[in-house]
Amino acid sequence: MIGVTQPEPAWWTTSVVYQVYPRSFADSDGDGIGDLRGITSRLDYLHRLGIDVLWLSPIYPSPQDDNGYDISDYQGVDPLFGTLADLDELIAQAHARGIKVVMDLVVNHTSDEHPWFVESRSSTDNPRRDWYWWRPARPGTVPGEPGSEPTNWGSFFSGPAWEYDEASGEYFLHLFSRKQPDLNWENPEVRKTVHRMMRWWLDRGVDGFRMDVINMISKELPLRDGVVSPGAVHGDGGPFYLCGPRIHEFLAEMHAEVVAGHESTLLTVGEMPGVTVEQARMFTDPARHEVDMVFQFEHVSLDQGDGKWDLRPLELTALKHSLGRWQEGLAESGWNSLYWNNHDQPRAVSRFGDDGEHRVRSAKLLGTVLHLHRGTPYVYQGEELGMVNAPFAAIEDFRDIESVNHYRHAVELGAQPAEVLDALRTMGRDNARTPMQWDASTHAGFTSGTPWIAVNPDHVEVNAEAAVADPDSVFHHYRRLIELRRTVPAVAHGDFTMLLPDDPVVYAFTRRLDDVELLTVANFSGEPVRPGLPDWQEWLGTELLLGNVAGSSGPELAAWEARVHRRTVAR
Ligand code: TEU
Repeated sequence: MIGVTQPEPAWWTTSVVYQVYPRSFADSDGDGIGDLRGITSRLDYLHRLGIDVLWLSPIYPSPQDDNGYDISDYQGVDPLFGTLADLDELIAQAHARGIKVVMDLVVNHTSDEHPWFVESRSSTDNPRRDWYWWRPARPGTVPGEPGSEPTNWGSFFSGPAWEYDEASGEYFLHLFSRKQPDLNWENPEVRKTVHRMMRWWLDRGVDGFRMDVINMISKELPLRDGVVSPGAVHGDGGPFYLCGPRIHEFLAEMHAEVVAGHESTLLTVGEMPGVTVEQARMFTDPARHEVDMVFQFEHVSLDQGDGKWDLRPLELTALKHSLGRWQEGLAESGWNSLYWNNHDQPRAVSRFGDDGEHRVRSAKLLGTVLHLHRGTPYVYQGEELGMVNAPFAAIEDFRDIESVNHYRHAVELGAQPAEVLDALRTMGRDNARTPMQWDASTHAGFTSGTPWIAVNPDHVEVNAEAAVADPDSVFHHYRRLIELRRTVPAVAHGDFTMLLPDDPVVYAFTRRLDDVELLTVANFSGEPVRPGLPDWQEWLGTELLLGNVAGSSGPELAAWEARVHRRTVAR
């Protein structure tokens, strides 16, 4: 058995966070793009689901090159989404329902249209020049020609991570799109300005921050070439910018400048691609005052080989091994965030479940397994309906810069278009970004206009109106899971023990708090299975807290069946 119970658990240990991707949630004005008033109009739905925190993906002014993750003004609202007054109203209405609001904080980079970058690029001696990463061409090369980039790093969105600026003859760094130049966190003015902006939001009433790629803000100096793996075009800069040398210092400073004194009401969660368990334990150790929890990426990389488009079958044993290690690693200090889905990941049911015959049951199974782990669960819009990947037919159906760029680059390099499309359909981010399905009407009740990306045609069956009306829906299952976290202390605070780690289809674990023990057991397959738990017979006689197959209580688990049992044990 692993883990200890903390004496005074933080409020977010019993909370569930719901992520809204504003562009795709609810459109109030018919322009085909979701907006703040749309979200406000749906708060009662979220309240009914029972969530505690609403995380809003970026709503700030932005050229929308990466759907708002390219920000040109940190203290405003993009007219696409409404006004600051609309945001104040959303926050007030959420608070009135006991829902906290967490904002996306995207400060590894700005938009290239942010006034800071416009100034920075205006001349080599501009006072803001050093706010970004400017470097001359590689020595001995002709500036602007391929191969002259200061380092060989690739960007996440294909092509080199450096863009040549003809006017000044130098390059600037962009780990993401060329319209997302990286801020230079070595510069203390940059850090102070970000802290001030964060305090401004707290004063406005927001309850915390989800920090975009925050483990990329410290780069190892001097910037230098990464290893080029066989077949790759670019070098891997990751070792120099993932959890770089000053990352803990920067986050501790941010905490001291912004969060200190408000810990008991705020939530901070750092998105950290490539973070290890050991690093995460440091980031989330309460004694270090950095962040409350991190988003790690290990469990969403197990079905990928060399990069995200290199698809591999998922082994359940690998998934259990990974999530089990994270449970164990953060048991004594630190805290896990728990997620299957967000706006960057394909739909969980299509990825880890069965989006055909067993869609509803496997969606409930996935929710059950995730929410019974120790940590704070995140629900991504539509996950509570069991929404599935979209049937994208052609490259024209995709909107995401990552997918569109990857297609162009891969095909240019000789890949088969059909194969690239297959990978996009399976792993592409647009799967998460098709509009929220509210009802069976045209465009799923998302908009009265033309949606910016096609609505999944399955909305006639899969939609919130139908789910709320059906007591057996995925929605009501999620509602019960959320309620369980609040009413059964072992769900939030119990120790975690993984069982049957080598079983290829059964996911089983216990949670234990004082004299209460919970067993979660789930069949990740379309065939019935009898779990090989040594004390399975004894469990069969105990209280069934939650299940996804009505009336089932025998020794066999049906296809995609999940159960949660409770029993009292000697202390
Ligand atoms: O994503 C960071 C990230 O590393 C990936 O999850 C990313 O989505 C990409 O798919 C890598 O292949 C964050 C945001 O969540 C994402 O939406 C932004 O595009 C990105 O940062 C840049 O701000």
